Amino acid sequence: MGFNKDFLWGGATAANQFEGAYNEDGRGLANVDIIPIGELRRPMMRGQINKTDFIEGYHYPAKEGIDFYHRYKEDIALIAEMGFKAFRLSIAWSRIFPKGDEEAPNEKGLQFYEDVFKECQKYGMEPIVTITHFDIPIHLVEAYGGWRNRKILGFYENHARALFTRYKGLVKYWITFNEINMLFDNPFMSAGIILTEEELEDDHKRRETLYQAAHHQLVASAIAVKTAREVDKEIKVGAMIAATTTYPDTPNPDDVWAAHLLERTGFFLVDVQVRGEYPGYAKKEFERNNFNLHITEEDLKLLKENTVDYLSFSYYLTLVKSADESRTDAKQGNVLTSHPNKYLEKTDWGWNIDPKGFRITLNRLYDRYNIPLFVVENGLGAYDTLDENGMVQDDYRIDFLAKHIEQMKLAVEVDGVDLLGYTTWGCIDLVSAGSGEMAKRYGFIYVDRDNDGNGTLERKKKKSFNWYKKVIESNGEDV
Ligand code: BGP
Repeated sequence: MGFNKDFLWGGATAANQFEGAYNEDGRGLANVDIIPIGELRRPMMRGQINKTDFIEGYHYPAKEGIDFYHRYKEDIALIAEMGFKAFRLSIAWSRIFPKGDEEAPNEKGLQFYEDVFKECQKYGMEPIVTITHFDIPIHLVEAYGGWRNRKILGFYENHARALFTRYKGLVKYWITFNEINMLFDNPFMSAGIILTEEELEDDHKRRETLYQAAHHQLVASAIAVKTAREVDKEIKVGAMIAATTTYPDTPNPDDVWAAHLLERTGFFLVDVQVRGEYPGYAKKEFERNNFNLHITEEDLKLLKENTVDYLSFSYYLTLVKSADESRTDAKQGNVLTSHPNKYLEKTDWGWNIDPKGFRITLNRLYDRYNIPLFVVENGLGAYDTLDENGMVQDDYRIDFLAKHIEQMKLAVEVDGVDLLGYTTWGCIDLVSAGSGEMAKRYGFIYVDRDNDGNGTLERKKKKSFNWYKKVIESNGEDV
């Protein structure tokens, strides 16, 4: 009973949020490097600012991250001490192909990740590797327009092939795109797209561009699956979404339908990655809107023949939707909106806390797709302070995670959901994707760094460190 003995307990990170060393060893500049902290952040994530360089007077936290690039041995030793079976991280595309369109990869970039993966291997830790976690070389943005351009498919294919080949035997689990469904909300961050004047003014035009970019990512994902199978039969390639479970505001069927429609927009891309074809509702949407999309027969064949092996997802919160358009939604999460849910408490950042929603989400995803699932992000972003002994007493984090793990256990034990593993987000404090802040912390390990980039970068174990160690040791029995 309980979790399988091979259950992959661990933690998750992303290159641009923790590596730093943004211009070392030949690494090229990437879209995420130039998104500052402050009022320009959101418009830039959305592709509303036509700027592809650093702007004076702003702080760019991703440039330094938490310096994992130089401290990876210390960090991996710390997470190994917690007993991690898995460590999720991403490859910075511009370390491997600094401009993106070169023919040959950058050896120093390849070597860095090889060293990291070997370090993981030393501790018997499985790396779970995201090929693109909100990043694209800036040259591909400037010269090609990011994922709006079909040529990116070939560059992504070269990149994926270089990775699968070099890390054969070192990495088994790959993820093609982080939170692929976020592309519609954050086109610059997710796809390197800067919106044109016309796209900013004309919603139809903007949606057409984003559907085309999404199609390119879907085909790229299928090509990655195909390439992986050619290189190494042992590799498992997964899709990844931000789960957006949505409750109706009332049992009124109009609200139920509104909630269904909203939730479905979150599933749309993964429907293609898992089932191998565009769902009926998407085809109808394209037809109805007369979108001029370039989708070839060859593309459809690739999608059909190269579906993913597993579905990974992030779970932070749930949403509420009403059919009454006159009621305005409040912000929920980084880019989502929701009606209030009076039954739920909120985090310091106003995100709904919903452990039971986690069980519901695991069930909905498994019912819909019937392939193994992998929770690759879940956690509490909170303000942590050091006490007089220099410790972080993060009982609130322990409480949050314990309640979620209990629900996850029910989903596995009682509901029969096939779950590969669970990696908590930001297992070591890192830069927030949404706000760019360091003050929003998720980790079991505290990092001495503030929003302005001050601090010694010293690592300290929080109270939750030993707690999570115990959870892993007992395979989820002792929470
Ligand atoms: C997800 C991203 C992560 C991560 C997380 C938490 O959307 O995949 O990169 O950052 O959200 O969000 P935030 O950092 O804004 O709290």
